[in-house]
Amino acid sequence: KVTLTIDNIKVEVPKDYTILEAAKTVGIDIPTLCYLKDVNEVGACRVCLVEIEGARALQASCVHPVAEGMVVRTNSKKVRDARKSNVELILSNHNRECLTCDRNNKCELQSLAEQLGIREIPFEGKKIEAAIDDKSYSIVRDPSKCILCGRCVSTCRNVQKIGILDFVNRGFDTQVAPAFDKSMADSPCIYCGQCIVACPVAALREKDDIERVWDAIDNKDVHVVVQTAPAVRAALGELFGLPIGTRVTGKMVASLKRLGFDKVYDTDFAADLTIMEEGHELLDRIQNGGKLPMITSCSPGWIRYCEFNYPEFIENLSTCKSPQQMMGAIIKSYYAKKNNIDPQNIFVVSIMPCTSKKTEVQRPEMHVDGIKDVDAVLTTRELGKMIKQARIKFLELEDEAYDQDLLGEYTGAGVIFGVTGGVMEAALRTVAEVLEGKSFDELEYEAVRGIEGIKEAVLTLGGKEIKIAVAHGTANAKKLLDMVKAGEKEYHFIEIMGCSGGCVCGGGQPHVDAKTLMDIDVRVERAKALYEEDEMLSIRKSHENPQIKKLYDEFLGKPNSHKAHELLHTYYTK
Ligand code: HC1
Ligand code: SF4
Repeated sequence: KVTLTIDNIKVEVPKDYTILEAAKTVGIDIPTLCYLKDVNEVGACRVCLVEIEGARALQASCVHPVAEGMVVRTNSKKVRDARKSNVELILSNHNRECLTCDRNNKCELQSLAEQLGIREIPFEGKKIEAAIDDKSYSIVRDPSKCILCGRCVSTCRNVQKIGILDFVNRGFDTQVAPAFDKSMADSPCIYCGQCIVACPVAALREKDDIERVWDAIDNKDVHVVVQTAPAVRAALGELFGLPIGTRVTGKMVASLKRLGFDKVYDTDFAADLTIMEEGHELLDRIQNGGKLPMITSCSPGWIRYCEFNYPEFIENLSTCKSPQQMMGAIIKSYYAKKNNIDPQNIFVVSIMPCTSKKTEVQRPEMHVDGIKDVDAVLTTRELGKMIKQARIKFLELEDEAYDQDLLGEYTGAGVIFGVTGGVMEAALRTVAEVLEGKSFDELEYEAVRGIEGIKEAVLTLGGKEIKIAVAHGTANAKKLLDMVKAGEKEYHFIEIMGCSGGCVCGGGQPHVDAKTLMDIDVRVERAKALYEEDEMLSIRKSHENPQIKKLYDEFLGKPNSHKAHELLHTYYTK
């Protein structure tokens, strides 16, 4: 431990602390911009400057270590003036069209300008004129908004271990872009959107599909069905000021009904269906010598990662489409038939915590008989915007229930899909009962819960050892797959999610500012919301979902039947 003085307050902290961290322990708030805890600690933006007694220059507190007896001032005139001119410099060549900006009121640079009392920019810098890159279905990159903080670069390179984005060109022409300034659509980007979540401004954002959805709702000839992914309920409330981890299932459903969707369903129903298909696929592979380990296929970011980086594992992927796609395929077949609606006139909208889902729906194999499974994908953030555009008072809404007919019931197993380990746990709840031929009361598989990067377990089921592993975030996926490839590890079943924490921290979820991230682990808080809903539900195993049973009885036959393959399974490309 060392003792130092910050703004006349004695502070005792471990000796590996930075000044920024030390100040925080006594409630002293030093502003930051490029800093992102454990991800981007580079001291580049010079906003977190402090004055250290005896030092000649001001120092960046996010990287400067504490020392015994150090005396620090965080708010002297010298410090305030320096911070202000550094931010003025950033603003001088920033595209300052705040009123029409995607991040208006949610921008870390804008807040900083306000906090530092910046009222005018004393010098006008040259504006960045590079074109907006909006070629992909998922992500838009706007260089005129980029402040070169490097948060996206570090996230993609170090957290995801992908490295699509980097600084290109030199001097004033420096930009953050994929190599050779290519479009993200022409790079091996997996569209996980973790760079969007890391961006403090609006240099990176999702491709906006809101108008297409409004048009569908307004078109009286179109029957518009909406489905909500498991993880959306764990974060949507944040956009309306609720604490991180507040579960808002009922208010979300109420708002969707007010927006004018004809039917409001939960993707969790299709998550249950996925468990039926994927669980039986696993049993079949184990019993009949199929390709093992089988690896989950519901996270489209992970699928792209596998296709680009580990094509040798493509045959290991489950052939199941993701729940989002299964839901669309069932709505446009079974639901259409039962309701006597021409599937051509059905428009399926998904609300997803994910930006990669926008590209998944465009994959050429994600249709049946030329009809797309899903027509539009909105992120959690986009749904929040629609609710605001419609001037719905979200916080005052009474909880409402999903539509109950045909595809309306879901189990706790479906809900936990949205958190790392959840797909595995849901699968085990079903597979264990099939292999053991009896029902279990013990449903919680603690070994696959939590935020450890790679989780493993060995279970004995039906007299057979089943080895499983779970990885979240592509950096952990890489680590796990390299071990499997080297023959160091052997498994029957692996769950991989493209984002750290699973879908609850997908690239389409609400932004959380860097300051809040110093205090809480968003992955943990949002996961709690889903485990809470799982515990509340009376049915917690996918195979006990009565409407799933009915769907098989009336329409699909058995899991992995010919019909199920036609609608619910797919293939991948190398
Ligand atoms: Fe997910 Fe999934 S859980 S991929 O993480 O399998 O996006 O939430 O919808 O499809 O169900 C995302 C979440 C989501 C699918 C399901
Ligand atoms: Fe990297 Fe993911 Fe952003 Fe693509 S979407 S640049 S893979 S962080």
